Amino acid sequence: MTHVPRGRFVTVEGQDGAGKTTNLSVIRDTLESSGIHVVQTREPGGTPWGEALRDLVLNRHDIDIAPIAELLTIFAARAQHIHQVIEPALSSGKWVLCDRFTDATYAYQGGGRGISLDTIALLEDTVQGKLKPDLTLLFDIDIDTSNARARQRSEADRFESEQDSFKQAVRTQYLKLAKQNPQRVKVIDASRPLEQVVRAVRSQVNDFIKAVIGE
Ligand code: Z5A
Repeated sequence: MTHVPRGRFVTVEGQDGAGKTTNLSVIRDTLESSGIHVVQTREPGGTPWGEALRDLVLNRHDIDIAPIAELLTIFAARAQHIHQVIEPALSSGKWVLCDRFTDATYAYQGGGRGISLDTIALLEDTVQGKLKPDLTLLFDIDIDTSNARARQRSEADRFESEQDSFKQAVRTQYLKLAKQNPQRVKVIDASRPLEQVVRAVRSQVNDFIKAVIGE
């Protein structure tokens, strides 16, 4: 039987309105034009069951959801996502491009909600084992610009409705993660005009592809 090299796991992160969705197609096109098969997915969600949990986490403004319940729901969706989508794709040699993953949990549930990072790390180990992203693009933007961009869209979810202090804590935690993991997490200054952001994204993804091919 021929050995299929394991695929790579690429994630995108950042505050709401930072431009992740806009740039996902840029990342995907850059990978595909190098002949890479990409499975694009998102968190929370990525499976029918996970999408049902996503709806509960993002849209139930009528319930005072306990932070720990929110955290466990996100990890429940993630466990199913890994089992049903991420691991099978990586094992069959495809690359996975995921709109948010566990860095978002550290940023939103850790930084934003104030849950202990040790608790998150324990769940991360339990649910993911050794699985971690190979490359993360962090779209960083100041809160005023992110709010202005987010206002261009439809109804706010439970996180977009939070105070600026919550959003600032999310940003701070994301930047801490980037500092702690400089090899994996590449910060993109997303406050710049879109053409410049797109150029920076293409350059980071192409560098990563070259590094993988050269391995
Ligand atoms: N969440 C969590 O709490 N814990 C977890 O573990 C996980 C997630 C995994 C859903 O995320 C929520 O789940 C998220 C955290 C929580 N909540 N929030 N907030 P999501 O990714 O689905 O939702 P989002 O963050 O709100 O993403 P979004 O709405 O798709 O925003 P975006 O992708 O970052 O931005 P965009 O849609 O690409 O751009 C916004 C607007 O700005 C749009 O009109 C663009 O045309 C414009 N734009 C983009 N880039 C530029 C530039 N460079 N210049 C000018 N205008 C621009």
